[in-house]
Amino acid sequence: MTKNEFKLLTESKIVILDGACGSNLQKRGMHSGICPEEWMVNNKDIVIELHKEFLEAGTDILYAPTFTANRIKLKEYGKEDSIAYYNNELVDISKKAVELYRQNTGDMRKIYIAGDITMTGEMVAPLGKLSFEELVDVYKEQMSHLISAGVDLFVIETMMSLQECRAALLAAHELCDLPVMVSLTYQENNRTLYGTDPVTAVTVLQAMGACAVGLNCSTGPDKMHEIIRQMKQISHVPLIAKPNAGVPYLKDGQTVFPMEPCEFSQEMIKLVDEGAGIIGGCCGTTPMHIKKLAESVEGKKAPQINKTHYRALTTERKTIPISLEGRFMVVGERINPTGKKDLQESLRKGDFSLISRMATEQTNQGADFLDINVGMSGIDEKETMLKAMEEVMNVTDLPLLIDTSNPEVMEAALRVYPGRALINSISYEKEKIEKLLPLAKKYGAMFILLPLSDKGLPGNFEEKKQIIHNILDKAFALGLTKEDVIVDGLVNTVGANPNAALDAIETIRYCKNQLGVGTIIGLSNISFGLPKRQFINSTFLAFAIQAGLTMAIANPSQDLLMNTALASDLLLGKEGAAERYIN
Ligand code: HCS
Repeated sequence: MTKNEFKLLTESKIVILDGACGSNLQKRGMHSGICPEEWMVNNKDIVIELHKEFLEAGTDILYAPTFTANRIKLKEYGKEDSIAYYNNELVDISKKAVELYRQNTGDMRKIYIAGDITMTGEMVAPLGKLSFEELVDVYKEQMSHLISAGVDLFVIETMMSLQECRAALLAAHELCDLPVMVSLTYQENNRTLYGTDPVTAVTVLQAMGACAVGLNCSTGPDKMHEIIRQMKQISHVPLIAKPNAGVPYLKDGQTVFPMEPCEFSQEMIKLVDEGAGIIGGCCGTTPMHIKKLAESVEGKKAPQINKTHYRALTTERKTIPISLEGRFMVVGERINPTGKKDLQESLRKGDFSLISRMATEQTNQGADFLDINVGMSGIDEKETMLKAMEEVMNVTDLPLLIDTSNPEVMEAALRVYPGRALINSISYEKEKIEKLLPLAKKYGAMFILLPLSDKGLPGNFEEKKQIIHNILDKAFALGLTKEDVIVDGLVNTVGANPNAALDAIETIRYCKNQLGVGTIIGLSNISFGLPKRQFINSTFLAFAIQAGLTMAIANPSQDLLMNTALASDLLLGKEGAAERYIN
């Protein structure tokens, strides 16, 4: 199945998934304590029969029962060396069920088989011992067997960790071009066990190229409304809802799922009305639940998909939206060794305490994002960048800008960053365009567009505009959108060029009003070489905010700047600005 076929399918109808695998097989004889893959291979007829029942009920995408057939899970039963065998056999079971269903019914509608992937049970670093790359490899191993076995797409489901979703999604994308759906499990507080909220999960995963995102297992459909509503607001991909048949309870030592097929399907219709377009059932749901579900949405149109993309940066657990009309934002600039002897010295010694302190201080001073730059001589930049990120993420929950001109360092950083980062920066220089733009796409990052080229700085506004358009054209060709871009206004020093401020302001206006992209400036350049710099900086900042500037990279310890920003938002009547100014 191609990604385009997947898109057409989800646009053409409400897509019906299957119901529970595990809980139904348990009712049909699979007991706990045994390796489920082994049981299924030894009881193929039972699994085929269950799959046929789902197909009869109306399933369009059948999940192959490969849920826990990864090396780490199989190892619990000493079966890790049979990973190829199990994945092949289990996909064959699903294929056989489709074949028999077609033979019995003559129904030749399209049915797709998804290779089913889930968590390994081992926590990934820094929480656990498994490194991110080891986890990617575990997923790649299982996925490559599933590809050879002939699955049409992948589903990564019952995920509690966003970072593990990222690892699995990257693994799939590095192996093949098949569509990938990602589905997380939420607790009753609307967060995953690892603390990720629905908006953050969707923001990160759709930017990385997941074809559909959503939730499964968790609770019953009646408890999923808020999550689907939140996801719908910001998603530009279809949403999956595959709940349990209610919240289970124990009765006489048996797990009971309370929701009957009728009630289940009635609740599911509400989720469809709220935006879920790919629906099925998880634990406790039977073929009858799926039959009722398929009947109840028959003829219903697929929910509309948002055309605009969501502009936001995230950590693993928090999203900071960026709005062109919204409040002005500050990127803390201090984690940068240029001109800072003390930071240079400590980094050379491998001491990250100063970086941690800078991160904490800037967070407390009101920065919205933090820039991390460790470019200097005498260190291994990649190693230092990764360590610095880890230390910073330990002390702050602000999203990060990865600030390096080295594409290898950029990739290493984006790979492990567990959310949606901002690349600082991509100019119209051959290497940057060829290496960094594809990284923005692959890792779902936003990027700062720096309007300079191999020929150097643009001579005037027209040249600057041309470079901006050249970079945007390349970005759009890769599938990035205007919501992924923040243009650097490229501020010169007014001491050398009297038009420096006006030129930057013209760029900001043009980007916001004509192109609909965000803008950033490195504020302090404007006053370079002049006395009483803070007055020039703050006055320029007020002008720039009035022209529509989205954010500035600055030192948040400077009260004058931070207060000018707050006052500017207040005077421009921005939403919530009065409260922010007073507080
Ligand atoms: N597809 C799996 C998910 C369990 S949470 C199953 O057993 O239905």
